[in-house]
Amino acid sequence: MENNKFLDYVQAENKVEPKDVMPEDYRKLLVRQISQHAHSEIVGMLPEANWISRAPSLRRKMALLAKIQDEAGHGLYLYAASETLNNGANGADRDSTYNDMLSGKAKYSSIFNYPTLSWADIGAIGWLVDGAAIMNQVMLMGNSYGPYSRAMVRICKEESFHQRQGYEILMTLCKGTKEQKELAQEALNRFWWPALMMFGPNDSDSPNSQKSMNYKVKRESNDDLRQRFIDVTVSQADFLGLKVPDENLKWNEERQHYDFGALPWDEFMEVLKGNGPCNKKRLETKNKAQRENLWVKEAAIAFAEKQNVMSKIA
Ligand code: FAQ
Repeated sequence: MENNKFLDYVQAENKVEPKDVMPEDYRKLLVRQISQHAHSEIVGMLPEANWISRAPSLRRKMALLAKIQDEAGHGLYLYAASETLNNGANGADRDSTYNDMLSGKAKYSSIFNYPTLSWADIGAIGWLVDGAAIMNQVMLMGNSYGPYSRAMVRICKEESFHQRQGYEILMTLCKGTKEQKELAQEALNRFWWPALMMFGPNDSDSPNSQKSMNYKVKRESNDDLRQRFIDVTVSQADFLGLKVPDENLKWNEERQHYDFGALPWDEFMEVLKGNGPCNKKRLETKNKAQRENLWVKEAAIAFAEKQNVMSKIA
């Protein structure tokens, strides 16, 4: 299909399916974004896993375990969606994409390079990180690539549970002792700016946005989504009795939006370069798991091959 015809097709809200003819730059853009998204889900399990053994009650432990397991499921749907774009020559098969994450070549969301220092951080991740993820992913449910958009529908449902789980942790802490409320405030202070940067650079500095919007992969801009997230989250912080750590945050009557302070983009760039607080640790952990659990994969493949041979003999 010619590029212009393809553009007309997606702009008329038609879905593209795996075996359809598609421009190479569309395929490439999707493999990049979907695989980065999959890596984020998988690496994103680590900051929370840090608190499984220290969750304050059995109920909290069960909810946290279920949430982390959901993230693994999201990773699987997304790796599967990315794999449908493999054309044999573009390195979009499962092993290549996964190895790109393990080697540090591929990106995953910057937010997961921050540590979880207290139990309140688990609340802040659910509330802010899953909250930001939902804001972005609701928009992605309408993206033009069928397998990605369908994966997003289920992921968004599960993310809503995650967001509430996190907010409830913070509500409990905020109704608790002075020390518990302080922990909640410190968690908000730590996660506020990194959560805002999850939406990516400002529109004027976003090299992929224009193409992505034309192809209806992204349907709203990084800045618009970030603004919407701030607008809904400030009143949630007020309800908790917490203060958003931004002296410039102010409701703008004319714009009908909050104005907010400058984001720490230098920090964002450092995290993207691999110099965030936990980048090295995250990759070490994933590589160690890959090495130590390789036998499980090998055993499963050997079993499947044996079954295959047996079914041919029978
Ligand atoms: N971190 O031109 P743009 C979750 C990169 S899932 C790292 O604006 P684009 C669930 C970007 O890749 C969270 N890198 O790029 C959960 C590009 O680099 P490249 C993940 C970032 O793609 C919760 C460059 O900067 N969600 O949290 C980031 O048009 C709790 C220029 O940027 C998704 O992945 C960043 N924050 O827009 C799990 C959603 N931002 O590739 C566990 C899908 C930008 O050219 C616990 N992705 N970069 O070398 C998207 O919607 C888009 O990819 C954006 C970036 C909006 C993230």
